[in-house]
Amino acid sequence: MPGVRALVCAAALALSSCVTPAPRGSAPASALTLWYDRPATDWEREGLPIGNGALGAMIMGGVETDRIQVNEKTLWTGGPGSAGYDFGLPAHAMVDAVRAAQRDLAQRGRISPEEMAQRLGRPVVGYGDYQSLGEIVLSLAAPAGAIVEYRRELDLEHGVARVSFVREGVRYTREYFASYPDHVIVVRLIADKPHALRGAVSLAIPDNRSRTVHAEGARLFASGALNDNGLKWEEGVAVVAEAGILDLDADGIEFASADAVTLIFAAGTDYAPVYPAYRGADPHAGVQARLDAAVAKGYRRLRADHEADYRALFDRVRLDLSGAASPLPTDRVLAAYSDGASPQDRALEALYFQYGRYLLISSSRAGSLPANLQGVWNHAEHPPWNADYHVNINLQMNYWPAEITALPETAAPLFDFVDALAPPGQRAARDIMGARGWTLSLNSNPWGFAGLISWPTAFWQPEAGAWLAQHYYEHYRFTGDEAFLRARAYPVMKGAAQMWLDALITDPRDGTLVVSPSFSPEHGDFSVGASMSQQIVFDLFTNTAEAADHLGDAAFRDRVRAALARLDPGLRVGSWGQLQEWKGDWDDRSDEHRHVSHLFALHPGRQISPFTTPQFADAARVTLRARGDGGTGWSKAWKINFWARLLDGDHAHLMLSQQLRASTLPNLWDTHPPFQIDGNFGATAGVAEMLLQSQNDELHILPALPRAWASGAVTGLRARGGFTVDIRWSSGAATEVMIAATQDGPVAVRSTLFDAPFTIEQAGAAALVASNGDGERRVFQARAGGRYIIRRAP
Ligand code: FUC
Repeated sequence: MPGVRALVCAAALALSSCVTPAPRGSAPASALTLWYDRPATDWEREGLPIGNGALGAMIMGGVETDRIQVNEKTLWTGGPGSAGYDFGLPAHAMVDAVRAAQRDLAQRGRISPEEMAQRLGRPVVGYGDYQSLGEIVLSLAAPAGAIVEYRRELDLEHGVARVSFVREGVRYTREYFASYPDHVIVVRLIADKPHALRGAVSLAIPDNRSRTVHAEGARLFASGALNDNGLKWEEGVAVVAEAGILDLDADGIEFASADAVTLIFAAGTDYAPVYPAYRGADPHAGVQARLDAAVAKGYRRLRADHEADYRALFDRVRLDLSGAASPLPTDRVLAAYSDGASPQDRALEALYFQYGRYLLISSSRAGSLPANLQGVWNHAEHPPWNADYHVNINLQMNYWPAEITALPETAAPLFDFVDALAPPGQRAARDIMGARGWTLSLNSNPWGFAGLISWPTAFWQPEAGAWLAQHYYEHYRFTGDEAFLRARAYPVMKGAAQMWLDALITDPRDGTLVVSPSFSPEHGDFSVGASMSQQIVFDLFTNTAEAADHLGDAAFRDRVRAALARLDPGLRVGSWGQLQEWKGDWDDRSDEHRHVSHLFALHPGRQISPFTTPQFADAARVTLRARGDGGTGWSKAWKINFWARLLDGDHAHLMLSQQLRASTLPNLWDTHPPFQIDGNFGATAGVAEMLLQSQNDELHILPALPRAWASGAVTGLRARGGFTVDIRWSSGAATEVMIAATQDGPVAVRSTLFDAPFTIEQAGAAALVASNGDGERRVFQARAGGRYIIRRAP
């Protein structure tokens, strides 16, 4: 490509040095746009992510060379085919070792994680890492000359990224999107003068795999297998040039004199989520078929279908915090963010909330794996924590926004993933815990890893299965989907409950049922009955008994209820007023550890509530104050949710502002550090929890509204019971609430609206009958399809 290269910007050094930013004051296309006035140079901090769940891409926006890094979610090293992989499961049952640990714990009270890891941990072989597929490399020629009005943006309204700039009087624009309906990534290049586009497309492929590259028609294909495990991969890019000429060679496709060029990219692997082989069809036919279909469809319809699909999800929720979008680029808006008090700060907070929803739509759609620690985006051969599925907080946090922010479809990959873990999870229950049912420990991967690792502070978490089962029941509570409850949720919940019915032991000190060995994630010693272990089992048993009752499985319901009655509930107020992290009063009030696991009962559990268990809510508050407002990104995000559940809007907002100030990268990705996407999702869920809660069988309107959000509106949030809720507020109080019901039945509403005269407007045939008036709480009778608007009286 010498001709192309000769035309690059004079020095061809750091590309951004050639770039003159967009003039100051050029406002973003909408308040829901992240935008920057230069190309990205740092993948992690500056790249802009697009994705369709299975595929991801990072938009760097280089002027002469645009390297579009791409991912396919199933491209993992490790697992079957990788030497020595054994699902993390012992060849011989290690139940005796667990029983011995239980006996020792009963005598000694606590055992260090180092000793326990020596006794029970296992070396991990062939676990693998999430891989990059490589890069689509776009080399672009243009007449030499200064670049002006450069702008790179991610438009959350339409689900597209764009780059545009002017050079020598020609405006060049690129648009990038990842289509879920067509399973492709599309890049569109245009210029505002005819025949101005000239360049080349090639594929850069990482070293750790075999490859064959060939051009065919106007398409470039690359395929091969990972060296580590033989997983087959294939990718193809079709180049469609309007009014131009194309030239092919083995390295790439050149285009010249084109008015517009569209790149259509498809990829796949032979991964299948089926134990024990985890292999399916060769990806070739699928990649070919997706390219054929997308090329035949053409850019305009691809774009329209993508936007329709994306907006059907994204548009469900609107959040207006009475902000005013800054005219500055997003990195500078973030740097200028102070405490959430200014209209620009509020606009950033609303953008950040919606960005979490954008990221979930982009990294978790049916048909692929769930969002991992980095969603679907990774450029490293050995990403942090393998970019895997950690299940002592992280994977769960990824899905906290799914139901409440009206994206239940995005949870489909989580349920598919957990369902597929049944066989190794059953082996783990049997061979580690000596139990029926299923479980998982700290972490998993696409290869059914259900065993133990040996890292002392993080190898043991057999409550993880029970925690994941909560997501199934929550999906039912939000949607009321009876078929899902019966066919999907209940079997998983029952299996998790079965495991704990078998694995709990009696604590001789007080006769309660307890978890042992028990570990409060990544903190302190092993002991008997740590609070989080007990609270998770309490949550599981409560949900499973409810579901069993509903489904008529009376025998199992009675067994679970009997165990629940004997279960240590994991709630104790300690010597300094704190909620105890362990059964013993061992908490250190100067300890600021990032995990606040023993508040599981407050969130995402529903065991603690300021209304029903005020003494434990008070203790949770003492604990949170002592733990402080710092921590990793995900830790801050969790604290937003905790403070929201404690009905302290100002403190929840303080945590949101801490997250934006100290744990957010210029591209608004959450940073642990390093980049870890859970904090984005946790914060989005937390903002929703500040505005609406429903865990206690009532719709609590604006439960934790901070002073900084004096007036605003939110539409489309979802609540348990199948409700959609819009809220408008001013001067810190709700003025109008719309509730749309999908089921017949009572709906309890808690709102300060009832403090003063109010009116009710009913739409449709349904009746809304006030009853049981009780201060700020009213119970109404709703009908499926009914829409009810409660307004402050004029
Ligand atoms: C848990 C956390 C770490 C990190 C890791 C991926 O182990 O304790 O902070 O987020 O997951």
